Amino acid sequence: MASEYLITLADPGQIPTLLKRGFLNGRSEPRIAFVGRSNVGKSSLINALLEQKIARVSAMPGKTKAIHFFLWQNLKKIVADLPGYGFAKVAHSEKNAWVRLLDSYFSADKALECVLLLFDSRHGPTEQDLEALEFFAHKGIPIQIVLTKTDQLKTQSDRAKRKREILESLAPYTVEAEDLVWVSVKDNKSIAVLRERLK
Ligand SMILES: Nc1nc2c(ncn2[C@@H]2O[C@H](COP(=O)(O)OP(=O)(O)OP(=O)(O)O)[C@@H](O)[C@H]2O)c(=O)[nH]1
Ligand SMILES: [Mg+2]
Repeated sequence: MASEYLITLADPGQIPTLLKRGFLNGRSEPRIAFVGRSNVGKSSLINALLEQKIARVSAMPGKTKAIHFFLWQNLKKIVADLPGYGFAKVAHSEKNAWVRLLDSYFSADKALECVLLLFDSRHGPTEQDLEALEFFAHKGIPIQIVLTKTDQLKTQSDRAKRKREILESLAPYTVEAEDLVWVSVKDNKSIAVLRERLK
């Protein structure tokens, strides 16, 4: 059976009816949330993992404005595609709305299994990425860090250099090399590896 779109959470006001006693809209499958800055590749990665064009991908950052939930049929899990953070052109009021929505969601969902934290492999974690890492670590939510768009690192020395820098910046958070998965949706790199880890 195919994976499917379930529901969208656009306003914290929906939470009391949507999330009840660990159920999301009446479903008990554990949740995996995809978190990262705008344009990092969250929706693309969901489509690659689920092998279905189910989440909306766009070259224009800030496409995903609400939390979209999908049923990942093969793994019997629910995937949450979250709006990206750190898009400079977003108005201040919209940023606050983002924080409110995500904070209420993460406090309310009692069946959140894991957060996939996506960093762009070309730049490494930004200040906001590290804030997000701290936020989930503080909440005691298991985190899987994913480096995206590795096809953009063209040479071997480029890749080695990035790897070193990224590991250095993550060392204070006791993150080690084996905690990271380096993916490319374009090359289908490590998509299967990540799928296995999420099982
Ligand atoms: N080269 C390359 N491009 C990618 C990869 N993954 C995603 N992209 C591109 O990056 C852009 C943004 O991808 P999305 O999946 O929409 O990113 P997002 O994180 O969901 O963005 P928001 O919904 O705005 O938060 C699109 O143009 C994708 O085609 C990848 O592995 N390699
Ligand atoms: Mg998206």
